[in-house]
Amino acid sequence: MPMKLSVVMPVYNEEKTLEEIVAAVLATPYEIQLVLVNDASRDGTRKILDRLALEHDELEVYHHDINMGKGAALATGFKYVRGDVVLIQDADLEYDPGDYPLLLRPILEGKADVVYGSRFLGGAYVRVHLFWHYLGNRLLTLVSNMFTNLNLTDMETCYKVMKIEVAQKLDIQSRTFAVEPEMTAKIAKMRCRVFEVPISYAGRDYDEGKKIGLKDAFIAIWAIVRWHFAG
Ligand SMILES: Nc1nc2c(ncn2[C@@H]2O[C@H](COP(=O)(O)OP(=O)(O)O)[C@@H](O)[C@H]2O)c(=O)[nH]1
Ligand SMILES: [Mg+2]
Repeated sequence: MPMKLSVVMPVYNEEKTLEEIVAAVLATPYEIQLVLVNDASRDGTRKILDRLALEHDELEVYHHDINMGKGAALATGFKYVRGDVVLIQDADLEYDPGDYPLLLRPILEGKADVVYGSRFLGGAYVRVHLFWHYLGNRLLTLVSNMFTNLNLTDMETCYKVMKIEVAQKLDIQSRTFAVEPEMTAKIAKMRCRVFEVPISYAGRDYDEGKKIGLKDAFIAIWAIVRWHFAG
């Protein structure tokens, strides 16, 4: 039986990139369920999403009434996934859906339960990182690894791919970007077979719409500790 892929896309004020990223996801060679969660965007996102949902049967669109953060958007999206494999896709164009075959391979070959796409393993291309952003990423990954005893190179990556059974057990609680360490801690506790693959990355600068900042780093550290000790 062919694999069905559920893509969960959290969307907050992404009117500039939304159509292009949706088209890129739908162009991948898989049977797709694309679950889009609009996190109460204040730009034209809602209108674009409602139109796209009419144009493409693969799309399911859900709207939050108030803005709650990426974690909350993922929690909503995860309620509706029905595929064999679940993949998280941000709505900007930093990550390339052309990497799906690479990301899915360890799962399709039966070796992995979870695959992380790493921006630090030498993908086909990677935009030079902002130095402090890079350092923050490495530091958060290091601290997360100390608690999970996994040796990831990119804990914060958007590209997290997992079998449906793993997705259904995750029970995401974090509303903010703390969702990345939360998922990682839970995946480690489930003793999943975790793989990494190199991916391409065309990072945005802050004036291009990047939103994550220093505050999120502190929230992430707290989340690493909290989800390590959570029962
Ligand atoms: N920043 C932010 N992103 C959100 C929120 N809700 C959903 N998202 C989506 O989460 C994804 C990651 O956000 P982004 O700002 O690109 O994070 P970054 O690339 O790590 O700086 C994007 O698809 C956003 O549209 C929110 O409240 N704030
Ligand atoms: Mg982004």
